[in-house]
Amino acid sequence: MCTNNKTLDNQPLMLLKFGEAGLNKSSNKTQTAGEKGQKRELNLQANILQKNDKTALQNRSHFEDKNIKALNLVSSPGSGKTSLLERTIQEKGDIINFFIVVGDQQTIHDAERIEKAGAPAIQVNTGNGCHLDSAMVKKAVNTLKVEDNSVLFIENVGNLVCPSLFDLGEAKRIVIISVTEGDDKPLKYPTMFESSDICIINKTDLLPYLDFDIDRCKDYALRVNRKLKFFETSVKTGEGMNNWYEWLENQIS
Ligand SMILES: Nc1nc2c(ncn2[C@@H]2O[C@H](COP(=O)(O)OP(=O)(O)O)[C@@H](O)[C@H]2O)c(=O)[nH]1
Ligand SMILES: [Mg+2]
Repeated sequence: MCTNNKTLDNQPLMLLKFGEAGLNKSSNKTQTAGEKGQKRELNLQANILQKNDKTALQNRSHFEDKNIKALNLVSSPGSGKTSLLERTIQEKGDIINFFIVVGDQQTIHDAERIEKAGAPAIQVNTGNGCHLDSAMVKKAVNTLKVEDNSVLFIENVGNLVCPSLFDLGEAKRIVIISVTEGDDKPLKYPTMFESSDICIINKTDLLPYLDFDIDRCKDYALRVNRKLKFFETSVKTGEGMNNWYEWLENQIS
């Protein structure tokens, strides 16, 4: 087990930028109108996914060779991904060597928060892209110089749709849902829950103020994925975090 004793102070924060936010890059949309165009669009999507899967396989094999446990965190914006990482790094950073790739359309806010918590981080700005892809992760991992025998968290762009389609080469996919989002999200966004291994239900400290039904949420999630394993957490109070840490430590032992 490694100790995370890097000095992060005074190091420039790493940022990779892809795409341009706010620019409509699909200017050839008029060309693809009509049946022919739609077919071309579908073929293009299939090609993009195939290309992504190929690089994801390379990532996965690299991670396995180097004993890097890659965990892909997916959720809607604001469910608590960065907060979970901050607390996990603060409480487990002395026994686990963490590296973090953070995806967002804009800003370096999350990478700054992560570095402050004590782990090396690289921000990937996707511009108008709504998800990370495997090539972005490959580049980010090389730039960040992720070490062997470590845990690599990939905080995906906040979105319950697109990130579900893109394999990044992760060992496990973790979907976070917070109790403020409503307990029906697993039925509304089934692909995300179907493609995940772990479901964290966060912000349980707010349950007394909401009519979020945890059992109903789990039931809906299990309808789309019988194998899902659940954690109930309040990153704010620390409730339920020990079960999460136990699982995390088991991943690397
Ligand atoms: N009450 C409460 N708020 C939380 C909890 N976890 C995160 N938050 C808050 O939710 C907001 C969004 O959190 P953040 O980690 O930035 O979400 P992200 O967009 O998924 O990375 C912030 O204001 C956090 O302080 C929690 O367990 N309970
Ligand atoms: Mg975040």
